[in-house]
Amino acid sequence: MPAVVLFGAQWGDEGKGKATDLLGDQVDYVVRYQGGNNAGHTVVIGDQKYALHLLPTGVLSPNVIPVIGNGVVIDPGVLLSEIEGLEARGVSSERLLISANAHLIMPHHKAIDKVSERYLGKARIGTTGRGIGPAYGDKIYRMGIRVQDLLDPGILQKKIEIALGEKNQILTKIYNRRGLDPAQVLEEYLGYAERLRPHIADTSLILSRALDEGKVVLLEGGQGNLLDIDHGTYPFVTSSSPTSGGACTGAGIPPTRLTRVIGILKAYTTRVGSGPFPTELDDEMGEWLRTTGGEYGVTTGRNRRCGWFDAVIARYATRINGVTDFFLTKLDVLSGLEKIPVCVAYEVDGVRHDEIPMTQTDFHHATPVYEEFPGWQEDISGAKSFEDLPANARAYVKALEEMSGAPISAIGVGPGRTETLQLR
Ligand code: 2SA
Ligand code: GDP
Ligand code: MG
Repeated sequence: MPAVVLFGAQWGDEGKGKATDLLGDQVDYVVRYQGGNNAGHTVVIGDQKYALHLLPTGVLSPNVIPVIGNGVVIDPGVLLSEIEGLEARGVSSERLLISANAHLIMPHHKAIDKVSERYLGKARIGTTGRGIGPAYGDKIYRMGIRVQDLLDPGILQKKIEIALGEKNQILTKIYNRRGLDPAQVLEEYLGYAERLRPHIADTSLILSRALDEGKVVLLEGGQGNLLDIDHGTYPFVTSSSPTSGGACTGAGIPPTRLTRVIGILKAYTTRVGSGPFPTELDDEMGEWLRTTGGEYGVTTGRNRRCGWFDAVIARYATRINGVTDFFLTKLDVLSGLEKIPVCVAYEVDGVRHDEIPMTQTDFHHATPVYEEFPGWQEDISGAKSFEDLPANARAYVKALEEMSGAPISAIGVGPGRTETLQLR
């Protein structure tokens, strides 16, 4: 039976947390497959609002087993505080499984992330400063420290000493910062080891057996398609693979198990951090979208850059990820507009591009070709079915569906669990 991927189809913050939570009672496992505590997923249940960073959204559904897959980078201190924070609100993480193969974010990763961004100045990526890039860098460089190393103090000590042998040179000689004491780091991480031990498991094997038994596994992405290390707007990307392909490697599940790939698509576009964004509105309209949509970083509190819906990137998401259906979120935010422009293609130096240009240089220079749709004035947050929407809102959704290349199966009309219209 099925493994289902749910991923962000734009630059992240499309409302994946809410969408995953919605599917909660239909699934047995929810797996985070990439990223780390750079992610911020908001779930609103009744009058309670939860902001999850490392824990899979499934932790909020008592019958779901939440899993942190091998593709994730884990800051163990942050994970434990997130677990404690939820426990204080009556949400248990006892069922949580953590892949023994996931990599750890170490203190030097966080130090290097922050200082290297400062060093880059105007060329900075605009990272969340959580050590994500340096941790993945070390993974690829084969210098990473994994969750399973927490279970072997001798190995952990050796690995910390080797890593700091190099990283302290970088911190002190290149960045003029203080180095880190290996003994202190070891002590700190051995403390985490004791508390995480009961959760550490061979999660790929557990998920494989669960799928054999007909259980439903939901693979929950962080960030989004255009922040993918391979398919995103490199170098203005995160250091992992939020795409559906990344779901397979990051959870240890073969592609042949996937039966559905749900793309989460916001009815307009946002991005946090640097990099190209053709439909960005650097004016009061952008500010209006930000305030009306509450577009502020869940992890860093940064203002999100806002702009109109971009059908070119939605089509791109369909192609790269094999989207079977989209959840369209935050349609309610657009209520009250006279006209709603949608980017249908780009123009680069007088040439029309119906797809994302091959080079970043061209993408940086791309200007949107807009088609305008008539807006609607009604508050749609109380709508219960597609038919309840004003005719112009329905036409807007239908146009987005056609341009994006996959059916829209649900529409978000508010942040709450119940504020969703199911279409199929
Ligand atoms: P990093 O820290 O190395 O992953 O940063 C690299 C780029 O990836 C972007 N990124 C994100 N974009 C949107 N949302 C994210 N999560 C938070 C949220 C963001 C926040 O839910 O609001 O609070 O600022 C996220 N995480 C990483 C990042 O902005 C860089 O462009
Ligand atoms: P994620 O990173 O994709 O999980 O998304 P975030 O949680 O970072 O940002 C999405 C924001 O939109 C959150 O504040 C959600 O509560 C909110 N949200 C999700 N769906 C809807 C919707 O349909 N309408 C409105 N108004 N807000 C929504
Ligand atoms: Mg987010």
